[in-house]
Amino acid sequence: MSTLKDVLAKKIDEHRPRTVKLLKEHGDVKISDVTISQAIGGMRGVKSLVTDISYLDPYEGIRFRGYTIPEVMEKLPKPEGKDYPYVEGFFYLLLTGDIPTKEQAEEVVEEFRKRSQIPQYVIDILRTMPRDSHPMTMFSSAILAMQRESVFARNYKEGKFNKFTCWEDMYEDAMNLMAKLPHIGAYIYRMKYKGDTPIEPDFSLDLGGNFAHMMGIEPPYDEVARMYFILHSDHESGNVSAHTTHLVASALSDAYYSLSAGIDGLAGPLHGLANQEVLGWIQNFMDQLGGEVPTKEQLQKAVWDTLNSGQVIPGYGHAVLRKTDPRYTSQREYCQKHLPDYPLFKLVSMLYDVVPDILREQGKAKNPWPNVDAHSGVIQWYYGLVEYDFYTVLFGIGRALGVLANITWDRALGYPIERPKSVTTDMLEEAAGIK
Ligand code: HAX
Repeated sequence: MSTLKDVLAKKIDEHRPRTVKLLKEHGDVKISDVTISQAIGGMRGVKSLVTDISYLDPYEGIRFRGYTIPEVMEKLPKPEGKDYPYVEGFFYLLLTGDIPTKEQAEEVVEEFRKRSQIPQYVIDILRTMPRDSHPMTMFSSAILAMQRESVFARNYKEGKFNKFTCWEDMYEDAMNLMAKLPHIGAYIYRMKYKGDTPIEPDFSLDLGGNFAHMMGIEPPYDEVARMYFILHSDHESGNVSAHTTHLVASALSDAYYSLSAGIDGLAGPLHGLANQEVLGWIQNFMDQLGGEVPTKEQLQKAVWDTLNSGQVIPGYGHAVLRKTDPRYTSQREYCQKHLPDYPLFKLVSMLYDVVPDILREQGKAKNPWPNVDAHSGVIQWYYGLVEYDFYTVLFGIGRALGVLANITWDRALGYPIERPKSVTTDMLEEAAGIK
């Protein structure tokens, strides 16, 4: 057993009595009431999910296992000479709540190396797909195709399901998936956009370094990969990709079914796809200006034109956050250090000056501030990753860290199948006293 699995097993044993006690002795305590607008309006603010892996405060932003983004970046062990931590060590933190030592992080690097081989049939499936398929369709299909590898599904079929130990099968599936996803992503990229020239992995490198290598992008893109995967990993449980993964897993579907479904949710333009939408939107009005960097007035007009045509401003607003997303700030700090004079960075900064005031004036969006997706494309573009419909795959590799850690704990704590109750419109009208 690896240190990670050992530590996780201990944490699970320690945690289980807390859940059991809450259910047995305090199950009737109310934590939330539901209003009509919450029932119709996408369950905003309804407290009905439990996770200890991350928590999103509307004003402070995300904490991973209690640590802010700057704390995570500072405290986790880093590869020699690098500024950003091992993604593998971050996965250790998400799973266990402990900051790993460098040796423990490197143990996960080695675990992933052993589990990283993509089955040939997955490559074959990817190669049969039309090259103009969206990369998220390819990514999700590859994950789903690998379902036959599931340790959980195999043991379940063989009658070996045990509610106390089944988390171990989920853990195996999560580790196997996490080890392969960067390889699958890079394969899709090189096949679809780079003349079908996949690059063999270099196993002397950590996940971030190896991903940059397989993408064919020089350092410091390895640092970008580490930062990007960590920033996009988890945003508590209610967002579409996390909730979908949890929901599907609650039916005892394995990690492959669950993650593939979560990735499909991430592919929506109101969720993860917003990062590609931002770049498309910026380019569109730069094209209209003949490639010129717009003035503040031109930018204000473009924002109003978008709103008046009934569209949203991609990269702005959030269902929970009520301030600038610290994931945006983290990427902005990277740009200030590494590419302060890059025109696209300047343009995104100009948008930061212009959009919040306009959204406030329009008076609809509850949060006029930028979210993570407003900044993601700039850094990618700078390092030559200009194929912006690939950006959500990068998000998906990162998001897998969070949702796979979550469904491993879901199994460990025996969370039941999810099944909220519906009501009819008649019932709502009756409750409102208008019938
Ligand atoms: N531009 C224009 N209008 C916006 C807006 C924006 N960026 N954000 C919200 N609004 C509008 C909503 O469309 C809604 O209008 P209607 O009443 O006409 O339906 C109104 O303001 C109230 O919405 P809200 O309560 O503030 O926001 P929601 O919780 O309903 O939605 C969204 C949150 C993120 C989906 C929303 O802000 C949005 O569409 N943003 C643009 C897309 C985007 O950036 N998505 C990525 C979010 C981060 C993420 O999940 N990344 O993966």
